[in-house]
Amino acid sequence: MVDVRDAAKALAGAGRVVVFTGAGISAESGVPTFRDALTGLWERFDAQALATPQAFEDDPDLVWGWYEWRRSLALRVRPNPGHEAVAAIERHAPHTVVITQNVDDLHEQAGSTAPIHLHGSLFTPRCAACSGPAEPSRQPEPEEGRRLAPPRCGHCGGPVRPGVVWFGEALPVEPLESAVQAATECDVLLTIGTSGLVYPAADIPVVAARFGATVIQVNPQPTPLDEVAAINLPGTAATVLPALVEAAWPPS
Ligand code: BJW
Ligand code: ZN
Repeated sequence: MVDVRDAAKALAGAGRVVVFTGAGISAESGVPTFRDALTGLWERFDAQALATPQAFEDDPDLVWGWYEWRRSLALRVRPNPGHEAVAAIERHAPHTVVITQNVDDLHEQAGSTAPIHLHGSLFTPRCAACSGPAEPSRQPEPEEGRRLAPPRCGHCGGPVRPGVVWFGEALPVEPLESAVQAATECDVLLTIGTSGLVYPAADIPVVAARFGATVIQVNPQPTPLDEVAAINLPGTAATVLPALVEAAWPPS
């Protein structure tokens, strides 16, 4: 088992904590990460190629079908002990800000109060033409996925698109500003399950370190953030995080 003692001490002594998460925290809930090979209908694609405005323009049925399949999967899965440990950190350290790159709602389901979503959500579709909001479907999708024509906007008739941030698109201004602000103000930043390859999100731990925070990383694999992290905890979110919380705030 990974030695969490130094990390626990830093966490328990921190006034302000930022928890920064990526796809790896949802992996043990059964949500594939961006680096995992796709399966079923999506097998011959890679996620990075589907997550672009160009892919939606070229083949809207393929891209909408993929996002509807992922929305349906996100509704079926449950938060894991990693998400629960993050919510526990918020309870123990009230000035905690959770920043996620994930588009699922597993932090909310685990009890995190107001996670900042840097890359949007699977549950907030909008019109690709007029940006008007659209109603998210509750319909389950077949296990193997399917091509699906995007619905039409009730206002202008344009195609509805997922409410996520694709490559080449700007991140939402207010969430990004709040995230950067929190990074500049925190004492400890915990980065969990992110490859640290996608910008500007990947700069959040770097900013925190530059402003004097202790960066703690939880990831079973090496990442570019190894250099920024003062403490590396090599392991999975669902195993390391509960141990970290228990060591930081031992049950009385
Ligand atoms: C576990 C685990 C377990 C496994 N426990 N861990 C600077 C330099 C170079 C390029 C750029 C730059 N700035 C911008 C760019 C371009 C681009 C970019 O970053 N490209 C790089 C690939 C090089 N960035 C953008 O285009 C961004 N936009 C932008 O910059 O706009 C500028 C602009 C300004 C003004 C006007 C217009 C434009 C937008 C980026 C949007 C990213 N969107 C996605 C898709 C979201 C929707 C969807 O989900 O489909 O977000 S891409 C994808 O990557 C997704 C993720 O949130 C994001 C990060 O991935 P993450 O979470 O790190 O996951 P993985 O899969 O990469 O890694 C998983 C990790 O978990 C691994 O490390 C595993 O080891 C680990 N793990 N099991 C713990 N059990
Ligand atoms: Zn519209």
